[in-house]
Amino acid sequence: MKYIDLRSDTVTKPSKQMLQMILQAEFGDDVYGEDPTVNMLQLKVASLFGKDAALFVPSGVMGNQICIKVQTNPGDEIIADEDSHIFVYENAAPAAISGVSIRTIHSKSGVITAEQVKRAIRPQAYYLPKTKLICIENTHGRSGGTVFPIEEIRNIRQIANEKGIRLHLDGARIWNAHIASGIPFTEYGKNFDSLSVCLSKGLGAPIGSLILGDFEFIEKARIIRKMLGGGMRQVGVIASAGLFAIEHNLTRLKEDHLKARIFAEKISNLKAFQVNLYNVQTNMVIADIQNNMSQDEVLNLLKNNGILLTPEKDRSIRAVTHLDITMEDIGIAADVFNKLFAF
Ligand code: TLP
Repeated sequence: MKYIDLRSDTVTKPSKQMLQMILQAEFGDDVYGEDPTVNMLQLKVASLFGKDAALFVPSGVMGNQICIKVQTNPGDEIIADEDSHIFVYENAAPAAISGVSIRTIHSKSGVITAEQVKRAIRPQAYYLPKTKLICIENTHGRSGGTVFPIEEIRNIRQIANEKGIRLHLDGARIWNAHIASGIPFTEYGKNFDSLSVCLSKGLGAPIGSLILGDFEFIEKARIIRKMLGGGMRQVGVIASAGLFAIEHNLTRLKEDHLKARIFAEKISNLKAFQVNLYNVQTNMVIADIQNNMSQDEVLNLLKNNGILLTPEKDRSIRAVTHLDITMEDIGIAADVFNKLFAF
């Protein structure tokens, strides 16, 4: 069966044109810093965000974890929202890799406020952990791809400055946030000490993320990347796909956002689900199950009818639009929902 795969924007496959770009790229050994394609990608993304430097890493998780390790010491504490990818989906890596605890904050649609952050910062005492890093996620996955307001980022930046604490952005989908809000990438670059951005989500590259920061940060990050086994050799093979993705697949994200909105509106009248349309700001739709079916029952029923979604928190399911989903697919998927859940 051919599925309409709405599980994630990570499922996209490289296009023919992207593969052509890979064939034309030049390669070298990146552990020696000699891969010209990787160097080009790192320079391009660093300058896009107005940061000193960037480092190519295999995945978003590795990007986040390197950023945490560079900016903390064992026994420190970091702040993140309780629904963040860093806290929920990264196997407690901050504890395992960096020896830090996470002080979680309850967020509304992924937005932690400067006031909450201020309260979560530990006072100085020899018996308390030191708060070293604040993490923000934009767009916010578990809230359905919501955009973190730039004003609140600036407020949190100010608190971080006052307290001498560093600020990290999990910007796996910062591309979507930029397209939806019009906020320039440099504005994000300016407000964060470290950023992790993914090429393998909406941009449609098969693999790869970059971390960004000042020269000193990136030099330390390179050491941790090697320690974790993330030093790769002729990795221009995948960096070239990343260059292609930024050049060709960035502005088209607005189509994914439109598809998500249309899908959300089409299923929002069904009694079986509740969809918070306000949270449909980018390429995700979260639907809370309102009937007596379990998440698995709903997902299996959809699967048996050719539609793939993922479970989300509590009793909800998630659909993500991406470049391998056409407007026609959206229509079909919505029809399947209407057929199966029209009661
Ligand atoms: N998110 C995946 C799943 O892990 C949930 C998805 O399908 O959305 N930060 C954020 C905000 C992410 O959403 C993800 C992946 C990552 C980091 C990790 O990226 P990868 O998978 O490249 O390690």
